[in-house]
Amino acid sequence: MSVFACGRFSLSLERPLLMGILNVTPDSFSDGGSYNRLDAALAHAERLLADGADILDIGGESTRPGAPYVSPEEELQRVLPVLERLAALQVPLSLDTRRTSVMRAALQAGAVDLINDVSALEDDGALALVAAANVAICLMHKQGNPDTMQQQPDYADVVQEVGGYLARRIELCLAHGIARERLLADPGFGFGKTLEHNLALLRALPQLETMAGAPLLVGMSRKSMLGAITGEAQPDQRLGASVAAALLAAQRGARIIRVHDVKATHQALQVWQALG
Ligand code: 9MG
Repeated sequence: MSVFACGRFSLSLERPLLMGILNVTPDSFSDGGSYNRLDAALAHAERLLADGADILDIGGESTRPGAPYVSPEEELQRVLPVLERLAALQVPLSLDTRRTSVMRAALQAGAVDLINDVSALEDDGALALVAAANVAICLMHKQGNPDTMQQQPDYADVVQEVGGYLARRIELCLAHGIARERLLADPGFGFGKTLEHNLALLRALPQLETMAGAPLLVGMSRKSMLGAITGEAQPDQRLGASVAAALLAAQRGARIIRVHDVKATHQALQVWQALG
């Protein structure tokens, strides 16, 4: 049985876990000032947990193409109060950030179990910082930067390139003394990938886990790849597609699935698991 050392928690990966997305950006909780925003974020966190989330992923910077720039100070101001208030809940808390300074401040506050980094610890000092802390790390692949990554994604062999990159980042973490039990790998659906690239990666999840040498976390919830398949332009109208994608990923061995719609995804996984 595979065990994941997630900061204060030791989690079994025998069944897929759900990571509930808690975006603390102005467009997520837009009603009024920062007190209301904090309250709304906490209420949403409680909803995600009641719906079946195993981990909460808190992020203050959107990485979707075209998202406005957010300074590291602003990003920290958004996430830190939420992390501090949630720390009392005894639930694994993930911090979605690619910035060393944000990681450092949140780690100092002692309110983080997992760093979810779409840049796979490539920011200066991030690797050493995480190695010295008692936290887990999710290393994600992306091609290019969020602003431009969807303009012309290009791979000779997307599975080999993504798997090879993840394997190298995992090896680097191990060489820096991060125990394998603390590591997750993520192919980065939609981060510098066409629909065909994303589908090839979804088909190849079992192979990618073997190549990376770490359990896989995946996120396809509401993404434009699902819009391309269904023709549905509005992300929040992609529930059926998101649940289907999560289920297919679970069937292909994904250990942690990052989703907005926890309740519906949880129910779908329950039906699948009932089959034994
Ligand atoms: C922050 N974020 C947005 N999409 C993501 C994905 O697919 N994986 C991970 N780990 N983080 C993501």
